[in-house]
Amino acid sequence: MERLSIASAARRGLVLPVHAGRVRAGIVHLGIGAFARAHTAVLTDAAMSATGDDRWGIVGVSQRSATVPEQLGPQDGLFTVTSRSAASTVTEVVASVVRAVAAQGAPDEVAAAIASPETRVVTLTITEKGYHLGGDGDLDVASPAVRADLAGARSTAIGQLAAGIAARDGAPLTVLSCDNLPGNGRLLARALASFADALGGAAGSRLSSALSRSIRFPDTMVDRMVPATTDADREAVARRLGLGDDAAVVAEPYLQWVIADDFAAERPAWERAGAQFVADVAPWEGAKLRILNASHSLLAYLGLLSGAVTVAQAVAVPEWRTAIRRLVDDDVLPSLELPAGMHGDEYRDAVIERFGNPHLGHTVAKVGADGSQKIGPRIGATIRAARARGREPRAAALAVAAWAAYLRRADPATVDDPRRDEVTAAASGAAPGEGGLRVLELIAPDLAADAVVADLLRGWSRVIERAGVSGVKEELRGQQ
Ligand code: CS2
Repeated sequence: MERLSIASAARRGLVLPVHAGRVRAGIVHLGIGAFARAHTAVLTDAAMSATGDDRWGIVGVSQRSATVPEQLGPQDGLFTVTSRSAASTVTEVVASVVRAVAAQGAPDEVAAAIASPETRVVTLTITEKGYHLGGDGDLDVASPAVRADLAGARSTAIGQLAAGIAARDGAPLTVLSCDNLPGNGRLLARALASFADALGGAAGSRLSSALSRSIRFPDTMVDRMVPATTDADREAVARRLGLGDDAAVVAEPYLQWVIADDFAAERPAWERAGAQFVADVAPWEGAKLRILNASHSLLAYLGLLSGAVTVAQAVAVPEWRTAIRRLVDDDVLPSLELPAGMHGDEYRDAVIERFGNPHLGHTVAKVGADGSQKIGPRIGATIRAARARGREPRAAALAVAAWAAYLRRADPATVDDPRRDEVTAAASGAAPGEGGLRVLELIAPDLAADAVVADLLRGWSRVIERAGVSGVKEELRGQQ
């Protein structure tokens, strides 16, 4: 079938954004996967449409494979985003990507794009593991990938940014982390500062001074559920458009972006596309991570244990909704500072409703991937805050125990996690009732040393080992 492109769209009378084919590059995006295409690229496209300012095209960099550049190349960078819910299915063409590059084959091109004077903003969606942080939240300079980058490989986003910033010669730049990490901008700034320190010498001091003089790292909170695109999704889009789109993405209709208003230079008018600029993102990201993402992870592991394939199937189980309510109401809300005007119970119910979207096809396997990177930021902070108040975070402990039980049962080859060998060995080698504790020791030893937390984990691990998911359901029914 003929592919989507500027010429084929024109022949078919498809409506494209007015700037299609004439945007100039102003942004470099590291990690041009499905999430970036359904979020950052959409809002940038809408901002250019609203203002007519077409200097904000995106140079997309894919980190691990050349698939996305190969998909977008023959399509003039065009792709579709299909928003799906029970109420509607809407497909729109996005024209904000100028070109896409595979980092692994072209490190010089990536550094040159970041260094270009036209680039005023770099955005990142590289997932939690892309930051290569150690247990203390700082860059793990001993990890093989970071060591290779310190020797010049530029294989990680951190190494790519360091090379690009060093070549900018002091021109101001804003770097926006759009990943689900608390204080994502500050974490990234610290990781790069540590990279500069580890680099040492004249190059290290040049990078350090560029970082402190001319680069800003605002925190951001991003929100849109984006499943992996399937062949069936691509076929449905092709039927609707009459053109093939290999780079098609599917998402829920909901879309939110909250950004700290702290830019080094010009930026797109993202507020014209619905983004919110605030002085402090912390309450927004706290609510998002500790309510939405934490519930998502809890539900994913309960779903994986009970044979669900999608998040919507898992959230249809009444006891799993009880687990989410207990987590949010008992463990999270008492210690969470919400953004002004947000009500915790309304936010919780809206999240549960979004999880139930029957047409999204978001899989529990995808949400459950990378547990070693996600459980700490999502659940660890809640356990810590609850313990500081002398409370017993029961439902938060269930999330950890369910993760361990899943790891214990799964074929290790199917576990998708950068620390797969360690976490699967810890969970499956544990004595009876100890699985939850052993995996928590790996990611948050301070929490695992707390006797109350250890008891809660042992309690849940024993219930799961003795009575499986029906035992967990029975416990939760008692807590409704
Ligand atoms: C999910 C997130 O896969 C996951 O871990 O919890 O990707 C979630 O869908 C997004 O953060 C929603 O904004």
